Order: sequence, then C-alpha cells, then structure tokens
Amino acid sequence: MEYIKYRFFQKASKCSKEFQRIKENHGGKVIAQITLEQVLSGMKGIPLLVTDTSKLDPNEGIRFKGYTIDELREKLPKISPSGEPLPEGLFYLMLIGEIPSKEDVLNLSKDFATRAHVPQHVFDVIDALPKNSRPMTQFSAAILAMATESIFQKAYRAGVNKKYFWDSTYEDVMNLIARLPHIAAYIYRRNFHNDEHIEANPRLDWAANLAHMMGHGSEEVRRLFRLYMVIHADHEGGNVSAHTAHLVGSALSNPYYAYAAAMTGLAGPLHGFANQDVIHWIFQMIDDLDTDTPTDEQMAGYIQKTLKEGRVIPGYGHAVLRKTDPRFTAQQDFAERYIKDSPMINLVNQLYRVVPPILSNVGKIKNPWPNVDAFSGSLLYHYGIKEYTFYTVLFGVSRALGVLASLVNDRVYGLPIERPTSYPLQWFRDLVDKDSKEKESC
Ligand code: NMX
Ligand code: MLT
Repeated sequence: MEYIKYRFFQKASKCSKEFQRIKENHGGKVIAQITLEQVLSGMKGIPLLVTDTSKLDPNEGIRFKGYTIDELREKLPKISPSGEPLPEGLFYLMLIGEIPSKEDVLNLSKDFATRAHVPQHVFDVIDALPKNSRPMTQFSAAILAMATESIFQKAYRAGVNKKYFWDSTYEDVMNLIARLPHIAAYIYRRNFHNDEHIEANPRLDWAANLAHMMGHGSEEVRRLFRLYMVIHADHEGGNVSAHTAHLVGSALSNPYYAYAAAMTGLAGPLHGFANQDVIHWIFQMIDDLDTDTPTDEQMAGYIQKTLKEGRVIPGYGHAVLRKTDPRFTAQQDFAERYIKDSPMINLVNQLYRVVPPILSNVGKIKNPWPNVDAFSGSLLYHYGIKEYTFYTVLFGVSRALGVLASLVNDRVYGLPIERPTSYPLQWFRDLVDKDSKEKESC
C-alpha cells in the first residue's frame, strides 16, 4: 500500500509549499472582521481553520473535495453497480483529492484488513469498565488505551526530524482506522449480545466487516453501513469533533489521543449524541401520547411541550446549515429505495412535516430543518439494530475517516500549535460601555 502513501505525500507536499508561500508572502493580509456577536455565540462564521478534506455551504450542504453526497454516491467505487459507495474510496478522495479506481479502493480495504489486529489490553480496558458505562465512554477509553501502539509517539521520542512527522502519523492513522470496526463491534456484542463475539472476515470491506462483527451482516445492512460511513465521515473543520482532533493534534499529541478527544466531543448531546437522542425522544413521545401513530396535532403538542420544558428538539437545527441537511435527504432516499414500510421511518418523515414550521415560529432558531441525526437512527432501528445508546459509536467510527485524514495533512503542512487569545468579561464590557452606570458587578 506504499503507493497510496507515496501519492498522498506527492500531492500534500505541493500544497504544503503553497501553504508556506502564502504564510510567508501574505501573512499581513486582513481576511475578516470579527463582531462581538460572533465571539459570544461560539465563534460562528470566523474563518480560522485550514481544512482541505471538505467544505460546508449553509444552503447546499457538504462537499468532499468538491463533490456533493449525490455525486459521491454516483462516482465512488462500489462492490456492485447498484450498491452504495465504499467509504475507503472517500478516505482516498479526502487524502489524495482524486476519485480512486475500484482497484485502489479494494487495495485499501485489504490494507485495512492487514492492519486490523487490536492488542488484547485494549479489550481488557473495555472489560474493566462496568457494562452500564456508555458505549462512547468505552469507545473513547479503548482508543486511548491503544495509544501504546503509536508509531508517531515512538518516532518523536527517538528524535525524528519534524519534517517527517507526517510519515509516522500516517501509519498511526491507517492502523487506527483499520482497528475501529473491531473495537466498536466488541463494545456492541459485549453490551447487547452477552459478550458473544464474532471473528472479523478479512475478505470483507471495512464497513461490511463492522456490520458482520456486530452480527448484522445481511447484504442490506452492509449496504446501509457503507452509506452511513460515507455521509458521517467529515463536515469541514469547525465542528466539535474535527476541531478537537485538530486542536489536540496541534500539541503533537499522537493520533490516538487526538481522535479519542474528538470522540469525547462527539459524545455530547448537541453533537453526535443527538443521533441516539432522536430515537429516545421519539419513544418518550410515544409513551407520553400513548400511541405509536400520533396525529400531526398530537405530535405538534409534544414538540411544544419539549420546547416549553427548555429542551431542544434533537435532530433539528444546525450551527452552519440553513436548509435540510443533504445527509438527511440521502438517507431518506435510501429508505424510499430499499424499505417498503417502517413505523419508525414513518414517524421520522412525519416529524419532518411537523417540526420545521413550529421551530420557525419560535423566532430565535436559525435553522428549523433536520440534520443528519434526524434520520440515521430510524434506518438502523428498521434493520434490527435497536440498541440506540450505541448509535454515536457508529458516527464516531465514520468520523475517523475525515478527522484523521486532516490530521495527516496538518502534519505535512507543519501546522503550528493552536493558541487563540482569551480575555476576562471585563475586557469585553469595557469595549462596549466603559463608563456605563448600569454595569452589574461580576
Ligand atoms: N430545538 C430547540 N431549540 C433550538 C434548536 C432545536 N432543535 N436548535 C437551536 N435552538 C435554540 C438554541 O438552543 C438557541 O437557544 P438559546 O438562545 O436559548 O441558547 C437558539 O435556538 C439559537 O440557536 P442557533 O443559533 O439556531 O443554533 P446553534 O448554532 O447555537 O446550535 C445546534 C446548533 C445543532 C447545537 C442546535 O440546533 C441544537 O441544539 N439542535 C438539537 C441537537 C442536535 O440535533 N444536534 C446535532 C447536530 C448535528 N450533529 O450531528 O452534530
Ligand atoms: C457534524 O457532522 O459534525 C455536525 O453536523 C455538526 C457540525 O457540522 O457542526
């Protein structure tokens, strides 16, 4: 697989030269004005990060190296022509910037299979945690435990020149991605199938192997997992998981640390935990309304009740998007193509009709439309993966592809440690009303 690494370095080192040229020759250029509003509402919209893997447009959604999700579904190599694209192909695209051939992708699948061995102590760490600890706690702990394997860490300790940091980072990234399906499936089988584990099948592709080891290896689930792993892989650099991996990686922490930190961010309810919250909230609604086929009016009442309780409607809204997330639409299209009738999917589609007008009327919510998490759980649930507390782990496995491809890029570019400036509240108050008598002491 050395040729993929070689091609990546060829491409990335050209970009690295561009990076250095821009930095040296144009460092003084002013690129944005920052308002206080932006700073006080989560740094939204401030161009602060260099991320090459994907770019998010508020109205159009995500593009991976310029390709929309629909284009990826058409152009990336598949196992069978009518199936879904292989996520290995997206990883190649994010690393190298070109749509790979089917042969490239199958080679990448094989490479992952040869790197997939997880050391026993990682399973021991998982087993040491109580079974009622959240799957994301087990997942993040397992990744951290696997940092013993970091080649980057050893190279750094051995004093390797910083211009070669990318090389050992690349090896760590490949090993880490290769091992994630095994770790995720282990947690799933441990928690929900009496610790009865299933051996990997090295002839399967990365996503299909995950489905297989979880015990849901039908062709339909494999197809769903391939799509799932593609659409969750990346969402430009500013989302919590991607930004965390980048920030932690900027301290030259090894890729296991950087990715484990990203996973603890993904585990938050405003980020990837929302995919399990959606199903949990739907079950609460069914309980509350005492029917699993509510009318639109009943549903609206439950949504209003949730809002009155000061809670969010999970799966709706977004920090950047201002339209329906194309990842939602891709899953809806998948359901229309392959699933005839599913009570959970019907409820999710009904919510799509009922929720947006209500959220629009609230006034302050910038995006009343559904995001990726509004649909994903209903597909998994339909195919028998009903243990929804596990769903964020699947999001996490996929997100590795984007954030770890970016981490190797960061190392080729030699990005510096990230260190913004902070000020006490007093400083911000003095900026806007230095002499005001109305100021509360704080
Ligand atoms: N339900 C109720 N209130 C909402 C929602 C929602 N779905 N979305 C935004 N708001 C509120 C938000 O809490 C804020 O209220 P306040 O001023 O009282 O703090 C106000 O509307 C303005 O928020 P926005 O600027 O529209 O959104 P923001 O960028 O702050 O947050 C999310 C974005 C995604 C965190 C937010 O829309 C949300 O909490 N959604 C529900 C959770 C969710 O689905 N998260 C998954 C996101 C995708 N992912 O996988 O990461
Ligand atoms: C993501 O996929 O990371 C989420 O949609 C959140 C985001 O982009 O901020």
